[in-house]
Amino acid sequence: MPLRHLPASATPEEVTAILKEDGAVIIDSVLSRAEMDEVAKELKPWMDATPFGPDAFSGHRTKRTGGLVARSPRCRDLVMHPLMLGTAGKLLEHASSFQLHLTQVIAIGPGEPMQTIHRDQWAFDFFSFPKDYEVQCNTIWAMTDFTEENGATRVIPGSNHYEDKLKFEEKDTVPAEMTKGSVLLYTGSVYHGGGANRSGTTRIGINITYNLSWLRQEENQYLSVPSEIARTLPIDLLKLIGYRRGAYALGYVDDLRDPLQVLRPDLTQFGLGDLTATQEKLRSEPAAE
Ligand SMILES: O=C(O)CCC(=O)C(=O)O
Ligand SMILES: [Fe+2]
Repeated sequence: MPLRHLPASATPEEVTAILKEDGAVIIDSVLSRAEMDEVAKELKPWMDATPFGPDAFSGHRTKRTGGLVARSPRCRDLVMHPLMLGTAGKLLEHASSFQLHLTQVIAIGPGEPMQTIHRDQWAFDFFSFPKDYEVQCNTIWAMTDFTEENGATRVIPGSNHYEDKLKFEEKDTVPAEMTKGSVLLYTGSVYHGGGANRSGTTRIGINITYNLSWLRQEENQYLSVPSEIARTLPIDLLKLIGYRRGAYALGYVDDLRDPLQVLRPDLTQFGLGDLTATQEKLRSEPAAE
């Protein structure tokens, strides 16, 4: 069964409906090629400075560049893209909130073999979550075209409903072929892996994932985004990267302080009695530059 595609005008409800059935879906041309080239230009110096992976799962011919919220203003817009946030909110609506899980450019170089087929939620110490209890919503933005030859992500559509801890081969999977600027969305429960790159050029995707706020984040945002930079970011983005409480009390600071209050003490001018209302008030106002 091939992966289904939706246009960029799709709603979070339409995207979520397919994610629940197939575990993955491609949204075509969310960015134009030219817009994606601008993102690539911003990321290039960081990618050039990144070493190849230290092990077979990371990929000895693959470079993984993270810290994108700190390093790339254009990636902040991808992280905050309304269709991705809307879909994550819908897919993960059984929990009180979700957060940014990781940001990572994945550049699979020529000669890299296929990555082991896996579920991303195995990151949580291989805990077997109840079936249909999704803990992540994942995106891969195509920074180059994704083709079968150059290592398009391999996916097993519908495998989100399978048993846990299964093993698969390439023949069980289909390639997530898509054009530059398109986005593959997939659940933490769907079996997938990076494709073998049998071409002469590097396949590049930007992996941006979201998870439930009661789980640990894969990329530590508090250390990946230096506080001097964090202080300049919009309130909505700060909340998403973790400067808020998850559920009722997770992540508070010392005397039940909200983490946002610690990072931005200047916000006290709005009165801290009801910080949530304060945050709503500031929702669309960018923080001080
Ligand atoms: O780069 C890809 O196509 C997918 C990589 C992946 O699934 C992972 O590293 O967990
Ligand atoms: Fe993965």
